Amino acid sequence: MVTEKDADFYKENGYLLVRGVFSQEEVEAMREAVEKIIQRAAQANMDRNHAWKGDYLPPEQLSRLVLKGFHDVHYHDAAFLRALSHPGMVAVLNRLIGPNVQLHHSKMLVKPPEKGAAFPMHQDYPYFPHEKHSMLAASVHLDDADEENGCLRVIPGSHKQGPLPHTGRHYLNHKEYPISLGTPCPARAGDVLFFNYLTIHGSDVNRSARTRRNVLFQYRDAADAPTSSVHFDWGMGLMVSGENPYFDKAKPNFRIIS
Ligand SMILES: O=C(O)CCC(=O)C(=O)O
Repeated sequence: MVTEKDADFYKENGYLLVRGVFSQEEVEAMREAVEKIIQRAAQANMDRNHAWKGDYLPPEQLSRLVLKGFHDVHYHDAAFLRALSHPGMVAVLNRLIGPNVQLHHSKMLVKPPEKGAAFPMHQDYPYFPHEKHSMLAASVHLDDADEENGCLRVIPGSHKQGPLPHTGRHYLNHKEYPISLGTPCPARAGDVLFFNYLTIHGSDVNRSARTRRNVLFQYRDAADAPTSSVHFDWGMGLMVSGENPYFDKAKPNFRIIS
């Protein structure tokens, strides 16, 4: 499905949109799972607004924006475990990362109609820096996404600049890197946008009458070790493909929280 030419495009531009990785049935199963997570979170009184704070939008605009986001979705519904190790997904990961691929974490990002939150432009690197920069996001589209409902945007080739200074809130100076600087990546439900954790990306407000739901899986080469003990997530290091050559190097630190 993914050719050497696609892999070269990713190397050069730091991102790759792969069409139709998931079927309509698989997308529907993930949509239902997202809905059930939202319902369970509301019942458990854990339905928080995850919209990014900051100064990248006027305060009156920012205060009305909403993002429903939850981490570790593969621990909430088996539809996501199936998705993160889906043969179509693994085939792309093997081309872009190599034979030995680990999951770093998973999350869902739901932008509700008319008030779905924006993501200021940023690299993911500051959240979980690694030695070899193999880390990439695979953002699975559960809805058709376009500029109106806040599709992902990337700055092609920006990964080549290496790590850039982020503000205290972990995004780039929005005057230098406004969201409008990003190239929009419209996609259909079932498509997956892969982008390296050094690729500058973000997305605009969902101003449409349609929801924009994405599930994002973050993967790395199993031989790419973290350089800092940050963002250790439940289930980190799950082998998605191949074998783990360095099982003694980095382990998540599990603890019981209640
Ligand atoms: O899904 C989006 O619109 C942006 C997600 C993103 O930038 C992130 O999770 O780092």
